[in-house]
Amino acid sequence: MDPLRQSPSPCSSRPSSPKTPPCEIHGYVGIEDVLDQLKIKAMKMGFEFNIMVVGQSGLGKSTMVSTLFKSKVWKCTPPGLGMPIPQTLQLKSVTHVVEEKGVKLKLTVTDTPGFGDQINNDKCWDPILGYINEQYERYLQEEILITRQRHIPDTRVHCCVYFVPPTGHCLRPLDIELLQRLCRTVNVVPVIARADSLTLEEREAFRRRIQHNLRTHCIEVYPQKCFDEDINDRILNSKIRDRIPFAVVGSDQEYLVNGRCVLGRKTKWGIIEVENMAHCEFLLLRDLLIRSHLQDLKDITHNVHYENYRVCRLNESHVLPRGPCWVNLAPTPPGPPVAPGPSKVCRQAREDSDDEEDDY
Ligand SMILES: Nc1nc2c(ncn2[C@@H]2O[C@H](COP(=O)(O)OP(=O)(O)O)[C@@H](O)[C@H]2O)c(=O)[nH]1
Ligand SMILES: [Mg+2]
Repeated sequence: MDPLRQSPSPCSSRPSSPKTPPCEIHGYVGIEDVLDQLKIKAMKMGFEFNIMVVGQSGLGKSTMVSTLFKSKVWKCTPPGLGMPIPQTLQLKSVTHVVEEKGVKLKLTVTDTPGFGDQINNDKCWDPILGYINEQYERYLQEEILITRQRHIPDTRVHCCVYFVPPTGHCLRPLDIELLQRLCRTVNVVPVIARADSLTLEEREAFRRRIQHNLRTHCIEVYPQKCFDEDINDRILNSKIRDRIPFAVVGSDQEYLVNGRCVLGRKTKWGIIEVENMAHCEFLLLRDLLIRSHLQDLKDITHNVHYENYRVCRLNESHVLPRGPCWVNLAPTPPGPPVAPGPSKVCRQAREDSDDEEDDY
């Protein structure tokens, strides 16, 4: 970024008009410094990221929340996470601000009580979908205010980690029902829970069967193929799609292995290390959520899922024909609006219009 760096100016080849002085721009203008400006702004603002864990009771959801917070990237224990994990009885969010190299991340993980534990599981997904839509509604109500906050607090769920029981067979009808609904509302990353109960061959066969089930039931989990923006996205995301659902193991206990302190599960025959790729794929999940796809998960949430919700709500309230300045939303409807599935059109339309709205 040397300001003195010279580059040939396209102006120099043009004939100069007699009135204007000949173009003197020969050198480097510094457009790439915009990236630095964005970085400084983003670092000041910090990032908000919200994850939700969903699945039947006993699959290790609450343990995974602890694992995420205690694993190497964060190494912190938010209040309440240090004690033994009780059974989750209601939706509960844990937030912690994590700082690494000056970058602040406000990470919220929402734990849900096991669903499908009853004899009659009719509508057992309502509280989960209700919570997700409630966060969209909150955001919408803030967004439509004439005098609105410069930065709207974002509690929308950016990613839902869905725990599949390690049966080794295939997805259960209940999993399919819920996944179909969830994928229309939120980004979903399925994982094989308690993967230490399966052999490596069983994990692989189970993964393939789940992938087949997802395809035959048209369940589009994250990263959705239709949102790959270029060949690089397609190459990276294809590799991820091939490994999803990740076979994960969770633990909030630390053990000493070869002089290193590791998060793991102690068994009679050894320690299963959570952050060891030879033992399980927790690292793939964490890298997808934080390292490689955090911003994309947020973008798809905003440009596709939230946009679908917003359009449905505005249509319901019959406000669209009155023009973009007129908003008069009815109070929250009792049920979630029936949003269409992910739509590339929506995402692009939103991207064209929201540049000045997004704070980061
Ligand atoms: N074998 C095994 N047990 C696990 C794993 N994760 C959690 N557990 C155990 O499963 C039990 C239920 O875990 P919990 O996190 O409360 O499950 P939740 O009901 O889904 O929140 C606890 O005894 C955990 O120690 C795992 O990956 N493998
Ligand atoms: Mg729990």
